[in-house]
Amino acid sequence: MNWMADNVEVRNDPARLLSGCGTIIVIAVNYYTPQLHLKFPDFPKISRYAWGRDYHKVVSGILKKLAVEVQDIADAAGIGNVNYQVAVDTAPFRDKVWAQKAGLGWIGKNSTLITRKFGSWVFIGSLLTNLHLEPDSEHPDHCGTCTRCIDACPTEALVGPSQLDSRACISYLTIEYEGHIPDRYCEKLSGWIFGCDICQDVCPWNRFAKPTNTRDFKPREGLVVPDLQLLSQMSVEEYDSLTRGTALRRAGRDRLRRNALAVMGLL
Ligand code: B12
Ligand code: SF4
Ligand code: SF4
Repeated sequence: MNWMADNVEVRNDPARLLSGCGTIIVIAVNYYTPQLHLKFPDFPKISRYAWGRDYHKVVSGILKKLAVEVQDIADAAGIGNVNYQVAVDTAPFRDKVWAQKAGLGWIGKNSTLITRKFGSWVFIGSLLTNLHLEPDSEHPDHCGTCTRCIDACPTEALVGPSQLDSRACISYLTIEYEGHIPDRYCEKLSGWIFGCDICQDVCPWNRFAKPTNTRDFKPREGLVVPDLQLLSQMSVEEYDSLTRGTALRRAGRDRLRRNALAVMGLL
């Protein structure tokens, strides 16, 4: 993820992303759907965040509509033109940090933003604006003495509370990592072909998850129970029809095929 080292100054200072930035309006969009991964060990699995339409597109759309509403309110208040910039993992910007500062939840020991209402099955989107609004208060941390996520991670990627060693994380290895997945991790993939939900599945706050009302997140066919054989040898056309419009495109055909082979123990 060399791109993380690019534009660090912008990532640390939203005023470099939107000149005159005075307020960041942050939203958390619930993507939970009631389907469950099959419980057999090592059964092929795709992370639930990638089952439906690509969240970058969905959340950007919601934020653009929000920007229109904000402008209407500003017009009614005689404030004038609102400058804005949308960020949904689409800009050098720290989504979780600002979501926490905006009072939406807290960054849990599993390193995800957890909300009291929906657990951690939320995407984060931000609208940077030149407005100067009164901020909501920050949310207290509710992890307490729990360490379930740290204990459950099969690759020991959570090296401390909220500290993730991405190099060991199955999500990184199956989505971002190029080349041969190191043997020591291949044997611990636990069936994950794209992403990994283990440290969220075990989180007690996710007992409060509620089905999303965003229809775009409804799972596409073939993604909740993936066909490992197909994935391991899919043609360009098969890849195209299986992944069109989803976040699976981030990995690309070669990596998805590699991951399927790794899960089958053939790498
Ligand atoms: C890189 C990245 C990854 C990497 C690293 C993950 C990580 N935990 O950082 C990998 C590929 C492993 C990954 C995996 C996943 N990701 Co990801 N990822 C990102 C991305 C692009 C950047 C995150 C980042 O900067 N990490 C680096 C660390 C150092 O920063 P940080 O944790 O955000 O913040 C720390 C420091 O900044 C510091 N800090 C605290 N306060 C402040 C204040 C200031 C001013 C500063 C400078 C610093 C600072 O402490 C913070 C906490 O440790 C974000 C989108 C974005 N642009 O933010 C999505 C994002 C974090 N990912 C997301 C998702 C959904 C996932 C997965 C759940 C997908 C999956 N199921 O496989 C997993 C979760 C793995 C896990 N346990 O964290 C969502 C998380 C939603 C949520 N509820 O939290 C995000 C927010 C995308 C989005 N817009 O919705 N991801
Ligand atoms: S996503 Fe999976 S591999 Fe990564 S920290 Fe969570 S449990 Fe560990
Ligand atoms: S599993 Fe426990 S420690 Fe981990 S994020 Fe959830 S509440 Fe916090």
